[in-house]
Amino acid sequence: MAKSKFEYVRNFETDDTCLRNCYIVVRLDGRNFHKFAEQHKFTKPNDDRALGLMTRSARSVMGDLEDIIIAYGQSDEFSFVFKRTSTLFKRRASKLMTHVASQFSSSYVFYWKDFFGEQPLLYPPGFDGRVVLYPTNRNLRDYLSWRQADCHINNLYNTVFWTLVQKGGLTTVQAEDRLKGTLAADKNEILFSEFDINYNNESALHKKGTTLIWEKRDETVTKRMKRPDGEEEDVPVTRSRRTVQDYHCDIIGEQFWEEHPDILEDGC
Ligand code: DGT
Ligand code: MG
Ligand code: MG
Ligand code: MG
Ligand code: MG
Repeated sequence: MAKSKFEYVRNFETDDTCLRNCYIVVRLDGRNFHKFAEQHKFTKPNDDRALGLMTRSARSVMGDLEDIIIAYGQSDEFSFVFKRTSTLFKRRASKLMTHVASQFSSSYVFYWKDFFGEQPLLYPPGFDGRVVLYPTNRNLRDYLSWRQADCHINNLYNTVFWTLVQKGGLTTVQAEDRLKGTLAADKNEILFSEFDINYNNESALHKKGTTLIWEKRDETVTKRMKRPDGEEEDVPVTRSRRTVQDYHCDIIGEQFWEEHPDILEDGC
């Protein structure tokens, strides 16, 4: 094909190929969700409809972009980890990030009704995205631990804060004052001694966030088959299917990784 004299502008594109051998993490975060949550009357501190919709959208991303080995989400954010050896979109950071962000955003709108029913979506939500590369399994696990620790810290704070307001009758300013300088143990103690709430018994979804991984599941279906004698019969056929499974467990310790040794590649 003949080249036009305009072709040269292509050379202005910069190379953003992700370094080889690294896990590629794309993290999305809802834009101004403080306001979005208020306007859509999200329950405080956690809205299970909103969390369910985030997870549904993340499943859509995992199903659409191969090579995502694990995703972790909490609050208005979700992180997607591409395998180290992925060559998807030639490892171009902008392509990977924008595909994740747009698939996620359109899914969030597409599946809104499944979680919020007749409550209308008042305006189009947006998500920012960033790409971070992690060269070792340790670095990647520390990244995911960081996000889960963040979930824990925020959820403990928000749980006590809103309990003080909703059950303790404090104003938001008073609750904030009350919690200034408190440590985790103090917050647990307030919940336990003043409100008879044992934080350990709170929902795992809220304390641990959501981890999505691929798992093989045996699926048995009955198929109508023709026998050699020409008669037909129903035969059970079992095949192994990859499906996305969700967990609300600790991913900081060893157990989760020992139970799912296929997520991370061998080596450091
Ligand atoms: P950004 O990310 O800089 O554009 O600003 P925001 O407002 O999205 O801030 P961010 O991402 O640091 O914090 C997430 C906000 O979303 C936070 O204000 C609380 C809100 N949010 C997330 N999940 C829930 C929920 O389940 N219930 C309620 N009530 N609010 C939530
Ligand atoms: Mg932010
Ligand atoms: Mg946000
Ligand atoms: Mg956030
Ligand atoms: Mg095109």
